[in-house]
Amino acid sequence: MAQQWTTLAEHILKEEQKIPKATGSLSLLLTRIAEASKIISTHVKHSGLIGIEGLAGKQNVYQEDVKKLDEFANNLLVDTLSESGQVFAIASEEMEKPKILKDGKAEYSVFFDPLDGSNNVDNNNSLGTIFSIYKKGKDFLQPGKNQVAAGYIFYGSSVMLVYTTGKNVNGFTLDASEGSFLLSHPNMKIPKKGNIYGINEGNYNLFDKPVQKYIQFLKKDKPYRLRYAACMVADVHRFLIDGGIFMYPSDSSAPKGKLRLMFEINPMSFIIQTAGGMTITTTENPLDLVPSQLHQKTPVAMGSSDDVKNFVKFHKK
Ligand code: P6P
Repeated sequence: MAQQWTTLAEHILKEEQKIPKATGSLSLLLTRIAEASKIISTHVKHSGLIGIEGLAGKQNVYQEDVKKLDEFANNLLVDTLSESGQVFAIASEEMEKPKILKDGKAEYSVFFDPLDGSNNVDNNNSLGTIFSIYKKGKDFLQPGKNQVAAGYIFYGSSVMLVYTTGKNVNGFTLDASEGSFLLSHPNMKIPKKGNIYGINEGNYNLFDKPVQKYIQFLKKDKPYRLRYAACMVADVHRFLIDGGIFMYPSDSSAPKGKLRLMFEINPMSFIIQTAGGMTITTTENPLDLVPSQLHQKTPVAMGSSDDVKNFVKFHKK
C-alpha cells in the first residue's frame, strides 16, 4: 500500500484540534507562511533565470547590502501576512521598524528573517527563511520564551519546513510535484552529543580566549569535523540532524556578535531546545533575555547539550 503522507495542513489542523479554545488564527498564520515559502523556494531555485540574483542597490539597518531576493522574499511575506488578518504587527530583519496593522482583533506578531544566508544567493549555496510568532503581550518586544511558534524553511537539496509550537519539532519536505509539504521528520530530537562544529573560523584571531581554547579542544585527540554553510538555517539544521555545535560568538570587531536575537537566535533556540538541545549566549539562555531593541544582536552557541555544556565549561575556567 502506498505510504500515507500527512500534509502540513493536516498536521496544523490536528494540532489545533488538541487546543479547546483554538480559534484557527495560528493555523491560518502558519499556513500563510508555508504558502509564501513555496513561492520563495521557486524563485530561489530559478534565481539565475529570472534576473533576481545580485544586489538591490540599497543597504539594510545593519549596513549589509540587500540582495534582490532579500527584497522579494521580504515584500512577499509582508504582503501575505498583512492580508492574512491574523497579525497586528510584522517585523523583519530587512525593515528598520515593524509594520503595525490596524486589524483590531488580530492577536499575533510575526518576526522573520525573510532570506537567511543571502550572501549565498549568487553562488547557489544554502538559503533559508526564519519565522517567530508571539501572542500580543504587555510589550511588543518579548523574551524568546514567550514564542507561541517558531520555524524555518531550508532551501537546500530538498526544501524543508521545520517548526515547533513548544511540544515537539516536526519537519516537512516539499513535494514539488504536488506543491505540498509532507511530514517526513516527525518529532525531531537532536543527538545528545556530536562530532561536528560550525563557526566562521576566519575570525579565529578575533575570538575571546575561551572560544579559541574550546576550538583547540575540539581539534585535539579525535578531532571534530568543521562544517560551515554561512547560512544559520543550513548550519543549525545540520546539527539538529547529526548533532554537534553551531557557534557565532562575539569577537573584538563585533562585541555583540552578528546574529539577531529576535529574527534568528530566538526562533532557532526555541526549535533546538524543544528538540532536546541547548542554547547559550556564553552565560545565559537567550530565550530568557528581555529584548531592549528590535535589531539587537547577541553571541550564541547552540546544538547538542553535551557539546554546549563543554563550550560553557571553557567560559567558566
Ligand atoms: P559570516 C547570514 O548572513 C547570517 O546572518 C547567518 O545566516 C549566518 O550564520 C551568518 O550570518 C554568517 O556570517 O560572518 O560567516 O558570513
